Amino acid sequence: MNVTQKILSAHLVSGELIPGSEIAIRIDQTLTQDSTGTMAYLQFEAMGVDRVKTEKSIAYIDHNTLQTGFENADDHKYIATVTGKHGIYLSKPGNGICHQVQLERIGKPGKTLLGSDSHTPTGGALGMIAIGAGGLDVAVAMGGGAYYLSCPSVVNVRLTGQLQRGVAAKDVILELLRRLSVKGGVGKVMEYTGPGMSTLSIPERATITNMGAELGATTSVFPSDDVTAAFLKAQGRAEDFIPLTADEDAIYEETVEIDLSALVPMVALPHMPDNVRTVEEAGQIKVDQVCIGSCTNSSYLDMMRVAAILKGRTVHPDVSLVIAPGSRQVLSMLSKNGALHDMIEAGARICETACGFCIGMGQSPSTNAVSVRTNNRNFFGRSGTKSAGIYLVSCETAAATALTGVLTDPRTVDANLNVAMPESFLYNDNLIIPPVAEDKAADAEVVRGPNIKPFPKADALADSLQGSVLLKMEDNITTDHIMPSDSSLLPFRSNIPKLSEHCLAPVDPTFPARAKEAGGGFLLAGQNYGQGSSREHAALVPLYLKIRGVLAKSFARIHRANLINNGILPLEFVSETDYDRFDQTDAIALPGVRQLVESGETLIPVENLTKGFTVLMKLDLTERQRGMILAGGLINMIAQQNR
Ligand code: MIC
Ligand code: SF4
Repeated sequence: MNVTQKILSAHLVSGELIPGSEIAIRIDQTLTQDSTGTMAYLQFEAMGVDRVKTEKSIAYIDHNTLQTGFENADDHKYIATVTGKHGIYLSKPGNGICHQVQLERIGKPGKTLLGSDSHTPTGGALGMIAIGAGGLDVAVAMGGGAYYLSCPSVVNVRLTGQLQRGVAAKDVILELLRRLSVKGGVGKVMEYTGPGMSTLSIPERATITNMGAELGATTSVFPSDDVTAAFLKAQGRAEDFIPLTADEDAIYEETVEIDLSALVPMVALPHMPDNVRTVEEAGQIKVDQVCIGSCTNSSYLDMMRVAAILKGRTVHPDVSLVIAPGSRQVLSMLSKNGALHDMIEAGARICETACGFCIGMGQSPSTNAVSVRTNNRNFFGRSGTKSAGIYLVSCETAAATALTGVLTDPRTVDANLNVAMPESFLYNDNLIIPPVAEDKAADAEVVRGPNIKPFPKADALADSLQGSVLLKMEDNITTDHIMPSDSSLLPFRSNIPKLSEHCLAPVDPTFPARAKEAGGGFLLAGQNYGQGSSREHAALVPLYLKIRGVLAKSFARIHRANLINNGILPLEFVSETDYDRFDQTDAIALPGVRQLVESGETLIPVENLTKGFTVLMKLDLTERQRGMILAGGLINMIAQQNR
């Protein structure tokens, strides 16, 4: 067996490990962050479970840390009180970005982790199966329920050679994105093997597993080996280590070979993470801003390399350099060993250890700016400045660029990039607050501020559906299009009515008003609809606007699950050319749809009433998913089962 099969089979609750078939797995650990967490805990409360049933569940506060009004602080208070009551640990704001802290302090080889954030696969660096999902799925897992997914096929990403000076783990994943695209990993686990692997430290592996999310992969995983053992020991967690490697004769569905020695610095150009060139090919683009940090690139190792490049030099006068270390541990170590001083002296603006610029919480670039960043997504508008272009690079490339003011190959900078992994990290868990003791939990109060509004629930599926196509969209529409999340909107993650005023506005600003006026309808999209974030808001807000179904060429994994969890039909074109036969404003009908779903029919007739034709569309649902669609979502289905 390969590592993926070993962990999945040890956690299998139902199904068989046959790629494409539905399986359910037991979840050992969960994580939430604050921007998806408020909804997840409201849903958890609605399920009526007193105490979490996982080995460890933790809530991070790392996204909404810009407190420009009471909203974020109110959400923090709600999360702190609701988690404490129900047996969940709380990582306070200031402790760091969820994936970085999970890697340092919580993740364990051989375990399963489900997180309400699409970059949860970061944990795969430690040899665990770590999957991103919608908040509702995480709420179910916290309550002891299994996580259902389509069994992935396993890709062997075989690494040989060794990264050359100035070439980074980020360049490995950018190269994979260049080769495979943002759809290349759909339905797959990227499992890393080969002799090159042992040359990569855990933070470097984490950069790769983190950004595997941009391939659309279910997750990415490294084995648990000597490198893992040394990292856990240095974190004071030697007892958490177990060895876990693929069998010699392990079988994989596909193999991709990467010679680490042959890689060069890479860059993803605006506005997609797979729009990758070598830094040399991209040329000396003039740069206005450089942002270093995010869950992809903010480890101690990353920051030390940045400090080495900046030491004794000054940031280019035309560049604003922003640095956000990934965790309190990292920041604390940098402050102790003087590296922070080197950054500050070079002219860096040091930000809180949080998601910050990556999710548009501050540091929006100027009009038409070029912003070079170390995070994982450069989707249109995500930085908060629509006219800006975001370029994704490694920490080394970012630091070199900050000095010259033009996109720069870090191999040209004279600096010692040989940073050793520390024998012991400065660990201190005093910002991870344990839950209220079980015997006191009943009396613990949950504090809800006025910004926390109830979440919408779908109605049971009607016998027939009718409405018009409210918006026709292209391929690769992201959740940042569906439910944008800049600093003005993130504070409203627990306020769906307010968010609904901005749904799909980056595609068409008139959409929210038109959807409201029409009293609902359908969406039409191309391939890979809903890629990117795990945010359930990208389903909850359309639900609130009474969207009954999405007609698309294909869907991204997490978003499709979120639609079904909320009772919205994900209909796929059988023939992609049928997409061209539909236009915005066409009236469509799905006659007898309820009965068809009940009988397990996978081809649903969709009538175009405006143009007078009918096409068959694929609605490939498992029995459990059919239950959700019929009941009007997972919460309704659970309520029915408990009746
Ligand atoms: C992101 O990187 O897009 C986010 C913000 O972390 C999201 C979660 C969210 O939308 O709250 C994600 O990746 O799932
Ligand atoms: Fe936070 Fe950005 Fe990572 Fe999302 S991708 S978890 S916003 S740092």
